[in-house]
Amino acid sequence: MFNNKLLVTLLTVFSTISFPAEVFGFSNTADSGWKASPELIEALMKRRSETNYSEQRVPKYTLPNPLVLSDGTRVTNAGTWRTKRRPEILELFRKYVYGRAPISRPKDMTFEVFELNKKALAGLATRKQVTVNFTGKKDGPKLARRRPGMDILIYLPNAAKTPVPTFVILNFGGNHTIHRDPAIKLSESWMRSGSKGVVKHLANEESRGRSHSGFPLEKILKRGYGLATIYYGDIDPDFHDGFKNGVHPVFDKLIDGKRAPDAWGAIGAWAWGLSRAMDYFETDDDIDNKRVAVLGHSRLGKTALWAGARDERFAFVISNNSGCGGAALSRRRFGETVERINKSFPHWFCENFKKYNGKEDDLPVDQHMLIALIAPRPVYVTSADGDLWADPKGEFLACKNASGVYHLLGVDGLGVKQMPGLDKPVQKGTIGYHIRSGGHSLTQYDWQQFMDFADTHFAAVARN
Ligand code: GTR
Repeated sequence: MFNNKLLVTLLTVFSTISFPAEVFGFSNTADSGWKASPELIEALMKRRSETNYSEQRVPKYTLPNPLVLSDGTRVTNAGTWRTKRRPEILELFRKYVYGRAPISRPKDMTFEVFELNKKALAGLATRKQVTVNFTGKKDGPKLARRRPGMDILIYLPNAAKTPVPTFVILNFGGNHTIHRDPAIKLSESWMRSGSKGVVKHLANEESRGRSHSGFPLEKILKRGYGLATIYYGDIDPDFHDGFKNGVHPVFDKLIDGKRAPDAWGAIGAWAWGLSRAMDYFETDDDIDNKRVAVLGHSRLGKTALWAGARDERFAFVISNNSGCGGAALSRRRFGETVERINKSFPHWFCENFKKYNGKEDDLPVDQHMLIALIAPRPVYVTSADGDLWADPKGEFLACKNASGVYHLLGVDGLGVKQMPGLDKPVQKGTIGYHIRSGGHSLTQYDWQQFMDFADTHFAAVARN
């Protein structure tokens, strides 16, 4: 058996004489920043032999060019991007990946601020809790909760003298899990079992504040930002039930009793819910709706990217460890693949996406084009060193390959060609990126980078 330490030592020596690291299945040469730990690769390959974690086994692939129209014409100016290529790519993602939302803003939707406290968190913030009732009917739609619609929990810093730039993020456990504040309404929605404070799919007091480490609320407020959050299960519970609960049955248009192959999946529904939150922000004078950042972790990072791609009202888009179907290039087939994600989570994407199981090269898009749809708005993508399932290099390469569209629109893209080192954020362009130490999670370190990046880009919005 080859000893790992010896292997690393040998590689270090070889790299000084420019030996190609690819020979050993590593992703980068010595001067190119982050490399996956060989020990981790080995351990993961043992645990999941069907999954590829080796750069050497990444197949050769050609990415579709975001700057060539489907009829082969090159896109050489911003006007053609805006009027032709952007709509074309958006439609491809709707049709083949996330599915089509049958409705945009429902005409009878209502907003009810059911709680308001101007002295929340010992006077630091104003707390608002708002129910968005998608249909305006009190007991109409079966949304798997007692009250129809979704609840937005909002904290805004009292120190602010003007409308507040705000981060909006879907959460996994209910609004009451993001902070111990006893006034946050305990969610009444369906919950996944197996977590602290969830019994028979209902949350209890024990779950209050359970996820606070991913939501450094006081720090966010002290830096002058607002935080708005929504439990994703209010929009659509995250399990495969043939689209019988959540917003799907409320708005779906069936053809001969069946859903269309491009009907929206769960990610499409969650992203749609984020746009309905944006509809509310536009009515709230305390929120600066020109400076709303949409952010999400993991499956909700995929969601944030799709929400930001389809709804240009989001001024800044952040994907944390989003991986396959998020920021990672599908064609690399590294870590989680299209086939694997469609089998494990058949309800996340549209039915058409399943045609590409094992056939990534046939996809008319890849995920760099999802990032390109956000251009010229700022976008920030993160990876984590221990999260090879999400393919950090694939996430970086999607950012790099989206950069051409940013340049065409007159702004910087990613600004670097090689992956940065661990914990060395790249923030000089309009696409930000970092790979941090640690595993698959949303951390205070991540938030700090998002706020630094927002400081730069939101200041520019304020000047315009
Ligand atoms: C995993 C899934 C990933 C990622 C993650 C999450 O099981 O394979 O695509 O989204 O869940 O959302 O936590």
